[in-house]
Amino acid sequence: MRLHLLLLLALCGAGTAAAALSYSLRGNWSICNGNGSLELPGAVPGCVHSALFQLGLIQDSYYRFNDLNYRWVSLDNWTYSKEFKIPFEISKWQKVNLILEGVDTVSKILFNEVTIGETDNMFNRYSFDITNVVRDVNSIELRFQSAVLYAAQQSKAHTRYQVPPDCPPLVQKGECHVNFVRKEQCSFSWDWGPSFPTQGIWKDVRIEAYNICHLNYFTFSPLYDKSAQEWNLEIESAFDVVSSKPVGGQVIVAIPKLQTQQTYNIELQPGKRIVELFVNISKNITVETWWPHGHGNQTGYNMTILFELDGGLNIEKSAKVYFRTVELIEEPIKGSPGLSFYFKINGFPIFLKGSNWIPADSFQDRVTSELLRLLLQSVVDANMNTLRVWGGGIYERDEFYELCDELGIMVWQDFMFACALYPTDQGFLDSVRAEVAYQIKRLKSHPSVIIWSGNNENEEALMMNWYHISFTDRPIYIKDYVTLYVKNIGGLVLAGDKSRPFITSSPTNGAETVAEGWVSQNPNSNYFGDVHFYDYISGCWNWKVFPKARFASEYGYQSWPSFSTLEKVSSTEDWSFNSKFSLHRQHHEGGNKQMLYQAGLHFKLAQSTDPLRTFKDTIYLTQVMQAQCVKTETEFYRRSRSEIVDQQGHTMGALYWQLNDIWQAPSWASLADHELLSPTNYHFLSSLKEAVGLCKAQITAIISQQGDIFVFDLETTAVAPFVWLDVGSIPGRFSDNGFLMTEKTRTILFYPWEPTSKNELE
Ligand code: BMA
Repeated sequence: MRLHLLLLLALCGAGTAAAALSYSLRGNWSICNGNGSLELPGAVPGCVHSALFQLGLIQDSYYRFNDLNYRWVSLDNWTYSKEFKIPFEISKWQKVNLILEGVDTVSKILFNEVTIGETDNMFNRYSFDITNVVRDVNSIELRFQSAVLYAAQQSKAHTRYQVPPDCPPLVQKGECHVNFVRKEQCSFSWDWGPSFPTQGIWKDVRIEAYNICHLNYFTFSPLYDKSAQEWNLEIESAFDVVSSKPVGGQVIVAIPKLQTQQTYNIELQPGKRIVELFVNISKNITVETWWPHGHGNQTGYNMTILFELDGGLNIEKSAKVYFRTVELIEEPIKGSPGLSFYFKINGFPIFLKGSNWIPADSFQDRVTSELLRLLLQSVVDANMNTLRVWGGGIYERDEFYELCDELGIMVWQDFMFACALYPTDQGFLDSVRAEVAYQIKRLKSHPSVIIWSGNNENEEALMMNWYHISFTDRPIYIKDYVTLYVKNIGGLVLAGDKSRPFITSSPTNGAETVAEGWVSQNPNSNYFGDVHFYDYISGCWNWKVFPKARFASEYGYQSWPSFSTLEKVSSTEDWSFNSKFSLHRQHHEGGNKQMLYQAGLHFKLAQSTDPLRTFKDTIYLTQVMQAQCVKTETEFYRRSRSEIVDQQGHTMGALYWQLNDIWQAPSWASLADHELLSPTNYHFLSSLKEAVGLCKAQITAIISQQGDIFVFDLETTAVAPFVWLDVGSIPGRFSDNGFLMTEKTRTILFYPWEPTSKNELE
């Protein structure tokens, strides 16, 4: 019990009782299905699927066809409950709140059998006043409604007009109406992901008790004053003052390394109060700015804020402050119509090179800190400097952004809306407004976040008429679009965050979109803003097919994950390219055929007499094809930085689709179950299927260990294109892979991500 008791804030001076206590409700809860036939223990944070798996009631959800077999889990209405004793005298506290950092998603909450509130948004943080219902011994219940059933109900209740799409394409085997629920949009399925609409308490939950006043949150923005040429820091703190009298005192803000210490007098009236402080950093002090990876250091400064309030109440907070400016430059370009679209960090134009980030697992409780660190470290190891947190997933956890700050990864942050139109009735808007205001406060202090973007592809969906809306009805949807992304989300960003730009969508035409009334005739124009580009028909070795755009924020090609990855979630009968399993895992219409077609343009397709060999070789060829295609396209965008050809060019960003995978299936990802694909540069004078004189290469590897690293000394009998090293299921990173071996010997290093022995590798 004592471990759960966290003394948050101590009342200094007279040695009296603490001014705030927090009691964590993490750990074991009881989970029960709708008709009471299943009752099991479950961890919080966590979800029903994980609890069922841990008890052995279901297999690995990613195994074979289990996404379909376990559909019943998401269609049931589960209840999470817990009984607990509070290990301090609760009656001594003026105010007691139940804090839920993340509820997935639709629930009614009962505390000691009294309904205290409801939730409908997995991206919001909830706080409920339980002062009048809390006792020493308590019960709590979260009665969930299936998000799938809720979404269907909401869509049915929206009778005035349809809000498309109703359902995902059949090939995705997903659930319908995800646009009616504020939940991870890809959890109802995507063209690379399964349908697992989870239910549960996915983040921290706790009870907070306090007297006098309580600091609910604090956030800050470093802002550069160009005319005065100095840095300032805007700090916002929000209090709940429960004392009947005003609470006065001092605030001391200190950043020792910048020789900055400032003191302010404050007086907080009873009720909810916001304190805004403005800290000036003297011009005479050199402030080292934060730079993206490859452009400089990621210097940060420790800051403490001490609130010394009446009655000896001291509240102290600390944080790391990073200083950087970001501007989105949209200006005329000589020799090209339209406007530029690029970022200046600390006044310097920077080419954004990187990828798109999706949720790392359908079940967030399986995403460990180690996995996040390894994936993000791989980003910088591959010389990327940017990730786009894509709008069909989740706002990532704090740790993700802290790592990006530390590693110098710029984050293009979408709001969580993707590939759909959305309703704008008041209930929906209220929920979105709370979500957006909360996320802005949570993330705005991170220098890594360099832009907010309203949604993924919804301007394009509307204006390219993906959902066949009649011309006469279009104004209704445009009005909804402007209401949601401009008036509400845009308005909240404008009011809450002055330290980075906001665009309404991706792709968008930026200033041109604004000029056209927030929706452009062609949001994917090469002359404005960013583009998303996919072409599976043209040969990808021909760079002429790629758009010479200002900024390519999505482009890519599918491939299959390695056999060692698939092996774990399949059985022998699945191991062919046309098996039921291979078709089932492919969520992109025609995807398997497109990959073979693209590979067949330059390679002889696999045709061994051994079907398993053919399957393995086919997988390998799809990866080689993908690497070649993404390489050619990326190099094209990099080259286009410094040229205008046929009035097009000045490309300043290339973010390929997609960095990571959510499960073991064909996708556009380059990093799948912990493998990094990083091709080196060379030029083929013909397709490899037409090359003459290539001999079959015999390659041997001698493995030795040097500390934690393994050395692979390779020797080949002939020139070998696309040499692929695979160590089965051992997670780690090769210093190079998928390379062309023209020399007789070559040394490659393997960095394991877990303690590994030489025997396991051999
Ligand atoms: C874009 C993305 C994703 C999708 C990808 C590949 O549309 O925004 O929605 O997964 O292309 O099709």
